Amino acid sequence: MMKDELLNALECAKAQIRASRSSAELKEVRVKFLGKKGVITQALRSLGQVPPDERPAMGRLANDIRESIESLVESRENEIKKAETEARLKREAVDITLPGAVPEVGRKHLITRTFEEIERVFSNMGYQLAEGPEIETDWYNFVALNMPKDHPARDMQASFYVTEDILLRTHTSPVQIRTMQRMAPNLPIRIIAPGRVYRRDDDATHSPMFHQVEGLVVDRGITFGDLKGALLAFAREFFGEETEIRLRPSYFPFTEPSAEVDISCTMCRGCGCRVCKGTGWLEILGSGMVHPEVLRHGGYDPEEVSGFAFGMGVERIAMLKYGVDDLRLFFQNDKRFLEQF
Ligand code: 2U9
Repeated sequence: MMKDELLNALECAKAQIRASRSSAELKEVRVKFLGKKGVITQALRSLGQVPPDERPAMGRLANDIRESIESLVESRENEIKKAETEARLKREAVDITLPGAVPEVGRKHLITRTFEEIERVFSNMGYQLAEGPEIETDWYNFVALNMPKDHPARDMQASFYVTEDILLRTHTSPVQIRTMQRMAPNLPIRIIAPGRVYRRDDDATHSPMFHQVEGLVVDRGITFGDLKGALLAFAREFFGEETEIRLRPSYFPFTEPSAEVDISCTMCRGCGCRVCKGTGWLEILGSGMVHPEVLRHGGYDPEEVSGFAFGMGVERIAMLKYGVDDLRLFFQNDKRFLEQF
């Protein structure tokens, strides 16, 4: 009998809806009863075979059952969605017991630290810090420093030229010229000039960009003894009290006389080792008495005043002090290297 079939279908639907555990399962149940070939749909279609006097009641019953199933599916759908949301929230919950993400703390580059240590030593000796442009004129970089037109350093192959007359400074010496011109005729001048410099070199021991600290002292009666005393004080403060220095005659166009300065080897205390190649000495800087022509370019009278100057490569100094064996490590930005200092 159709009525029994319909009521039976309702009971089956109720049980299967309750048993559904996912939207997909529930959809299958819905299709099974209410879909085109579903039990209820078929029943409504075959209403024609029901005796005419029973048809209206049977039609109503079938419709009521369809609506019941529809609303049961809908409420079960809501339950399933709620459960799925709760499960997802539980799965994705923040575990507040996990350790926090610790932000990485940066540090100063070894070159910056070395700059600051050099600056501290000279600043304690009364030197002022001076800075100037990295792009210079040929006059400040070469002419003022007594380097004539045919000097090899002025070869296009040796420096980075912007135009024929403008280049990247090859040393920080132009800063001292500019300072003298600004200060003249006042005395004394006692400055250090730290900064980047550029030369067309690129191999295991030369970088096209490197760092220098140069120093200049100008006053009445400055002697070679003052130069030696200042550099010995620097060497002992920077490398350690037991450090000795040695001066060897040298040549620079901007100083006369000129001297290379060595320190007693920091590794073997002068006994001779691999670092100092058995000599007991390490070259750390160049120096000399400022050439009269250079004083004149700075606006001072070499008959009245004298001065000494020195220059050091910061990479070289840092390598000696911290035992770095390859210049290129400074520029590769490898944290495994940088973190060691
Ligand atoms: C003025 C007058 C004199 C600066 C000096 C040196 C000697 C020197 C080198 C060291 C290693 C350059 O970085 S390096 O390759 N420098 O040997 N520098 S005297 O003399 C000056 C500077 C400015 C007005």
